[in-house]
Amino acid sequence: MTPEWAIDMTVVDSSSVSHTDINGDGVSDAIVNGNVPSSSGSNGKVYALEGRSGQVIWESSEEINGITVPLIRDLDHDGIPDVVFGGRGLPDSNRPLVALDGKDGSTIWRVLEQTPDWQNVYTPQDLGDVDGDGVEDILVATGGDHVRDNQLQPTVPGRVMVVSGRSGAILGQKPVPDRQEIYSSPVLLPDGSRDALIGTGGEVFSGGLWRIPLGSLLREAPTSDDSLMIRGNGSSFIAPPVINNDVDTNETHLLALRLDGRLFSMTVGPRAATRTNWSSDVIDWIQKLGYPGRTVAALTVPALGQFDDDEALEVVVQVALIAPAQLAAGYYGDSCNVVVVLDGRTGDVQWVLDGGPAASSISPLVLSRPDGMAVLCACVASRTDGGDAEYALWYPALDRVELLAIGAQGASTPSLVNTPDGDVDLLVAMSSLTPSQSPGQGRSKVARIRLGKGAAIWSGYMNLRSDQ
Ligand SMILES: [Ca+2]
Ligand SMILES: [Ca+2]
Ligand SMILES: [Ca+2]
Ligand SMILES: [Ca+2]
Repeated sequence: MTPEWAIDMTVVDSSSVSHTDINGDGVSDAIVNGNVPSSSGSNGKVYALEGRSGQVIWESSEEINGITVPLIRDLDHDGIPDVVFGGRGLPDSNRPLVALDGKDGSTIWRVLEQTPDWQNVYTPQDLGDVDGDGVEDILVATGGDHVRDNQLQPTVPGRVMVVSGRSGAILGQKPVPDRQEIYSSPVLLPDGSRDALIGTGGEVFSGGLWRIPLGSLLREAPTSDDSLMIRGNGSSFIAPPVINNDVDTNETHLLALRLDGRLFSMTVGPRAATRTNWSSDVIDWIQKLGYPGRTVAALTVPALGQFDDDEALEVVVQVALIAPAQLAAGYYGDSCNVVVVLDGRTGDVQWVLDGGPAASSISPLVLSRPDGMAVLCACVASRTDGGDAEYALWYPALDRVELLAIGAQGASTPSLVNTPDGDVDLLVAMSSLTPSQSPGQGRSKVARIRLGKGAAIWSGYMNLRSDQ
């Protein structure tokens, strides 16, 4: 496929592309983290790229090696969306959270050093204005240690922290109850309770999915205790959970994917009313595909979409099949890929795409097309580029796979953009998991590709739609 535009950029592979209309002309612009060839600096910068042309609108002076996607909010209330980006902790940075002015990329604030040090900071969340100064405040999770040997127990527990949206000052913080590491973005329950969900544990150490009332760390009225929603059972939660509000029943549904590939569907209410609907046997099913000696690593965020004729939304899960020793070492360049659609009502496996030897930690997305519902995934073994995964549109109900021929990619989740004329565009920030395809070897680019008629249903990492 011929892109509408493409620019050379070395992308920070732990960050994902997102979009918002930053210059107010009605067209969504790309927000990406990396370096253009002319850029100075050893870490990534943040770029706003003009939606029609890909031209640089601004480049941040701040450097950050971002993780996941930024929070996009108008912090200074000038009508222009601003960008709050979390990134790698030490050795990359001891101040890994910045707020950038959407007008020109200048710095609104950067967090101060902390004791113990900041660790990685994942997708920031809008917590509302908790200190009454008129600016939305921000929830982040920090955890995960790049310096420590993989096999050594974490010495600094992961923390949830509330940060002032006005100044970047810390308004409150607490360690996670199991004092484990964190590689997951926090998710807020949409019921106004200020209860946060956070996954703990990593590739080596077991954790759990926790529900943490934030009132206690903000010294508000007494709240209930932290509670363990799902046990790690030897595994952990790296992919953040997915929340789905049922508008008919006013119930909140939660889908949580454990690293070992088990998917849990829960209905979340006040604590006593929270119940598990089902948990899937996707692991058993995948093992039947016949990849001996490999274990499941579920790192990507599940996507939701309506793929059949019952009301429950189906769940799209993409997993890597990997040798246990490589999982323990955090090396994903040698994996095979499987995408599964599970029935939302029962958790039964409905459709499976076995992509073969294709390394990808890119979350699947969902879009509607004239022919039906499609999964967009980087999930199919490449015939020309060994290692990384080719992008495909998979129509599960039609048993059809269309390769997009835009190049293989291993990391950095893309973003789907609805255009005013009823098309859907794909923004990709090409990045690699495999050493032979490392950035700088000719495939490092950011591109906008027109997919044609359609609409984004699950549009990007955590379905954070920055243009809403
Ligand atoms: Ca624009
Ligand atoms: Ca602003
Ligand atoms: Ca505030
Ligand atoms: Ca359904």
